Amino acid sequence: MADQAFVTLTTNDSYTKGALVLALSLKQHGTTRRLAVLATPQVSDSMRKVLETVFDEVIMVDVLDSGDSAHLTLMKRPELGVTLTKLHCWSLTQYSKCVFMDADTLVLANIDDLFEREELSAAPDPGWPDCFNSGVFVYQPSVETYSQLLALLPSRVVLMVHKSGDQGLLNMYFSSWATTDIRKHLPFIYNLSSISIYSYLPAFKAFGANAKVVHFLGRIKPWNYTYDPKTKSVKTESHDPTMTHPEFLSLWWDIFTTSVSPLLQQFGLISDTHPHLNVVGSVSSFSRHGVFGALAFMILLYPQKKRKERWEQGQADYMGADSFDNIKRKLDTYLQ
Ligand SMILES: *[C@@H]1O[C@H](CO)[C@@H](O)[C@H](O)[C@H]1NC(C)=O
Ligand SMILES: *[C@@H]1O[C@H](CO)[C@@H](O)[C@H](O)[C@H]1NC(C)=O
Ligand SMILES: *[C@@H]1O[C@H](CO)[C@@H](O)[C@H](O)[C@H]1NC(C)=O
Ligand SMILES: [Mn+2]
Repeated sequence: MADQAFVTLTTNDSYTKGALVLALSLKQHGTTRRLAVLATPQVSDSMRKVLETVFDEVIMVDVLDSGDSAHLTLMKRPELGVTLTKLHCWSLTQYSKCVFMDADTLVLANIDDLFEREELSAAPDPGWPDCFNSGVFVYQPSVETYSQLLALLPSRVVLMVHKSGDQGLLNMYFSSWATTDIRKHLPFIYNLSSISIYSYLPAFKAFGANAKVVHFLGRIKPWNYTYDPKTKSVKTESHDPTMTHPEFLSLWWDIFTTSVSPLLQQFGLISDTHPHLNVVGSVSSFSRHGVFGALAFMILLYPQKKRKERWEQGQADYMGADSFDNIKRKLDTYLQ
């Protein structure tokens, strides 16, 4: 399994916290694959050292080294830096297959079976189901694919129609994803915004037990909350609607306080007396923007094999009768 890896990306110290929690969650669930992280120069030296203690491989990437087409695009559209950096994952040809995961994802179960899937396997984007969400995908590193992806960069139109550049670009390149091979659709993805959490609560209770990956989609990331390790709860305003469903945040913070904080202390990044100081600091900006409730989740549940029994054992047929489309149709009729 040494030639297969989970790969993530961090572009600064706050995202590095996410990358560390993700890696520790993968380890906690006994992955047999390698853990690799792409890090940009904005990540501080100390944080890089912390990454080295958790990941098998820390790969420094500088988007400005990625060739002319990337360089030119970046000069015109600097905001695409993160997009270009993510594409670097195709250049990791020391691995035969990888699963890319955003640093704002958290693993709730062993997901090594994802490596049985082929490039490009991903889950539908909740906002736009004909496109896949680029937060979690199975891919095969290849110099050829990497250069072909870079060659698409001048296609500015596609990049602009999507909120996230890498998702637009990858959907353009892997454009047959929606139609050709259903095995490349990670069978069930569930999107819970703060509002839909409430509306979809019954469905969530049915499916939630099978959740394998949570993707914290919103602008407010888990590290933007304040956590009280004594009560093991996330502090929020009482009217914050995400608090109808706080367990994923608490889980994230539990890993953070148990395993990441001690490392940060060891490397002098936080003090013993105020281990959460940096986090508390960020909360004020988050309140100021009045964005309570902006946290959205996307939950990845898969994969399954007799319907009722399996369903009751928590094993639904996500590819067939219990597919996302069928479930969504049913939920929509309930809601109407
Ligand atoms: C860190 O990186 C993420 C993703 O690349 C970006 O959205 C975020 O604004 C950055 N945060 C800071 C503090 O630079
Ligand atoms: C997912 O959440 C987004 C943002 O809240 C919303 O626009 C979209 O309709 C949701 N999709 C589903 C399937 O709930
Ligand atoms: C989240 O926290 C980071 C620091 O950890 C901060 O740079 C960022 O601005 C915060 N984001 C929001 C939306 O408050
Ligand atoms: Mn993400």
